[in-house]
Amino acid sequence: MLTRKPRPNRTRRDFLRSSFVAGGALLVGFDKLPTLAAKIQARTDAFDGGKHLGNLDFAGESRAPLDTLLGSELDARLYSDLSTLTPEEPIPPIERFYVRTGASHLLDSEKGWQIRMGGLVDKTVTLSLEDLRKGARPAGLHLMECSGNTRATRFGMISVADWSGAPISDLLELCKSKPQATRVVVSGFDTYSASSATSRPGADWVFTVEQLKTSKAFLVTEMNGQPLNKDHGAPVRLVVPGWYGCASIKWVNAITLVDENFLATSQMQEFAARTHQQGTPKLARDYRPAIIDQAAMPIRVEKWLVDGRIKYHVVGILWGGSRLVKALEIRFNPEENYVRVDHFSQTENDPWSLWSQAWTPTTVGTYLIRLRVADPLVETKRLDSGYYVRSVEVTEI
Ligand SMILES: Nc1nc2c(c(=O)[nH]1)N[C@H]1C(S)=C(S)[C@@H](COP(=O)(O)O)O[C@H]1N2
Ligand SMILES: [Mo]
Repeated sequence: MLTRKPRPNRTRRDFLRSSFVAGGALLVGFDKLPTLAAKIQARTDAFDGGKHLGNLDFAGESRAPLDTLLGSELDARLYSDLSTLTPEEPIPPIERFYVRTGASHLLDSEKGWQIRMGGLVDKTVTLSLEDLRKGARPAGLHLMECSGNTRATRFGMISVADWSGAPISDLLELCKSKPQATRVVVSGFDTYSASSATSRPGADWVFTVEQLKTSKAFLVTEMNGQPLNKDHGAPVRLVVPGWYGCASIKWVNAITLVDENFLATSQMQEFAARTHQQGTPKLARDYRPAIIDQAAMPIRVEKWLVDGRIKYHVVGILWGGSRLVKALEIRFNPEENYVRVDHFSQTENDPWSLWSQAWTPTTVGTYLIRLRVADPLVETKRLDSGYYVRSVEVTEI
């Protein structure tokens, strides 16, 4: 069994304080978080003076506990409780960042970890953690979402952290690659003591050199100003901003330059459907980038008593995509029309934006809350398929 020391929940204020105390090295968090909080305002005045009676449960979702590490190795999961996000505390502490696959019991990260850079190169280079640290710099706030983030995982496989790391494009320049080396395989340690019922071992993803550059992918040295922990990929992991988590390889030990004919890895095949590929292509080059399209969902439905009347306040997040969304629309029932979300403004696609909407249902019953982006230029394939619909039971109006 993996043992985890219980750590106290850190509030944003604690985080700011400790960043401050630790001095210059951690100041990313300090200057980023307040601006983010200011940007993602999601309040509505309609509830001023009212009493918050509690939140409705989302119906038809798994009952798995949230913010708790379940299982170990390939079957380890931690589903993050998103319902507690507020404009003041928009970033969960590391303890609550989702986990998909825990560190292997066979992982030995104590002695000098190395990353072999080889393949179609003139000279193989071996990187140490020290080399990485030298190239590390603040990378900012980035969201990660598992492509298998579903109702069964209570949509809790999505989180945000403030990262530091070395851009992988810089590292690639250390080895002279051959002209035909257009793609890069990033591989992680993926041998486990136990076999899994649901996941296949093997963690390698193939990118084009260009994709790693434009996404600003980096090898992580720190998460929220702290050393990366084992379950999140220590001693070193990749983060590919804007891509599904399956491409963000943990326990990275090899970077290999390959050509256009390289085969898709078992990890790419395992996640083909979840990253919206057409079938399961054999060649890596036939995969579309595993980017997260624009998406949105409710994270809590608050029940209020205002001036003697029951009112609801729906709070949600919007994430993914690469264009700013001007208008977000919400529908509470398939029979109703979409209406424009009142409290919403997006200034960045990554990490996420909070939105909120006052809601006064006219009858009791089951509601299916669904979001839509009213902009034909914004790709919303997954959102439009009904993937992020969440349901609540209203028993009092
Ligand atoms: N080596 C390795 N890296 C991996 C995985 C894995 O199973 N093995 N899982 C991937 C998947 S599916 C996701 S969603 C992210 C999860 O990262 P996290 O557990 O730090 O949230 O790691 C990715 N990196
Ligand atoms: Mo994932």
